[in-house]
Amino acid sequence: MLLKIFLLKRKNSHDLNNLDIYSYPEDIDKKENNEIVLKIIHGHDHGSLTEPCCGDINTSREKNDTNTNSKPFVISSPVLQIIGDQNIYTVCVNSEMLIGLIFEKDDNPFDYKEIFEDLSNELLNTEKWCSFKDEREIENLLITLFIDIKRFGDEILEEAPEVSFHPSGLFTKVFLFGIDNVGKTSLTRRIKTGQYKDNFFTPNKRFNIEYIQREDGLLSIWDSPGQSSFRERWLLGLQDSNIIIYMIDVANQLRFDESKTEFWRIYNENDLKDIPLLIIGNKIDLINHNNNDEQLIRTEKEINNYFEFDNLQHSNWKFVFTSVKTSFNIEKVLNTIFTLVSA
Ligand SMILES: Nc1nc2c(ncn2[C@@H]2O[C@H](COP(=O)(O)OP(=O)(O)OP(=O)(O)O)[C@@H](O)[C@H]2O)c(=O)[nH]1
Ligand SMILES: [Mg+2]
Repeated sequence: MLLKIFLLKRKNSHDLNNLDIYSYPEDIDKKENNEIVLKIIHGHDHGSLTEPCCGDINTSREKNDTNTNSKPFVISSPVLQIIGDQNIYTVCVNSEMLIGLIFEKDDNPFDYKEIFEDLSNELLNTEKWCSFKDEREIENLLITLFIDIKRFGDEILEEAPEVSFHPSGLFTKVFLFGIDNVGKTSLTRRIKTGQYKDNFFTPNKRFNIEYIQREDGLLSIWDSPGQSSFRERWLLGLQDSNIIIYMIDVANQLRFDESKTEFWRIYNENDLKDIPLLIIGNKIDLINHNNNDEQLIRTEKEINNYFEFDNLQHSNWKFVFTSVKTSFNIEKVLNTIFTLVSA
């Protein structure tokens, strides 16, 4: 299974102690210890630590530079290294930086050779995703590569033990989004571990991907970061979802307007009408509903009116109130996911 992706970029072409290091979803080095980073560069360049990586492709870069309009990125063939118990696969881009994948010990990175090369080329040269000048662009490039390569591994190569109910390796990808602090991570945690913590304030910066085996099938829940600076990433995670879940904090009316705007922005910019949609009104425990069905129905109508959900061009959608805190309707959410997906 693919564990991490990273990018090492020299700030000054000869200074190895002065690197920009990006990685996803976790750091590859401990801040004060860049031994692993040096080993990776050393291994990629077959022993040379001082020359810029992949000296041999300098020449092709120079040739390509004559055509300044297209400026293609020159991407080397992946090099495999085993460091400790990690399989590391690196490509060099323009003799200036390394992009690497870290796999589990038992994986065979060669299975990923083609997809790694093809995707890097596609994103850098065909779709021109990244100029490497802007940190956000670099992060988005890494996240996209990670998601696509991981998905390839999960679907095509892996027969993970978790997928015992689905020998084909297929799972239902659930894309969970909504503005920050509505309870997305709390819900994911509740479903995965049964646990809940009040004041569990750990805003996501990245997608938190959890696999959850249910009798009806394997779910891969993509819990998104909700803070405004990360919302651009929603589009990356949305790809290939089997169901999307939009979560609202029903107790925080001050942010209804923001939540409504974000929902319709994503909905209108993308053709989502054929993907099953579940809208969750969370934190119902904070509204004094006293388990009174009539009151819940009234509140649901008010929320639907405010958010204008009646304008959805969706045949396959549902609204469910939850309280992750009290576990109210958590089972219902799971059942509704499977009902909507199989409809
Ligand atoms: N009262 C109440 N609080 C909740 C409920 N669900 C979550 N919370 C609290 O709401 C806060 C935010 O929860 P998170 O799960 O981190 O929210 P999030 O949507 O993942 O936030 P981002 O990662 O920033 O997008 C935490 O303090 C939770 O304990 C609920 O059902 N009721
Ligand atoms: Mg979160």
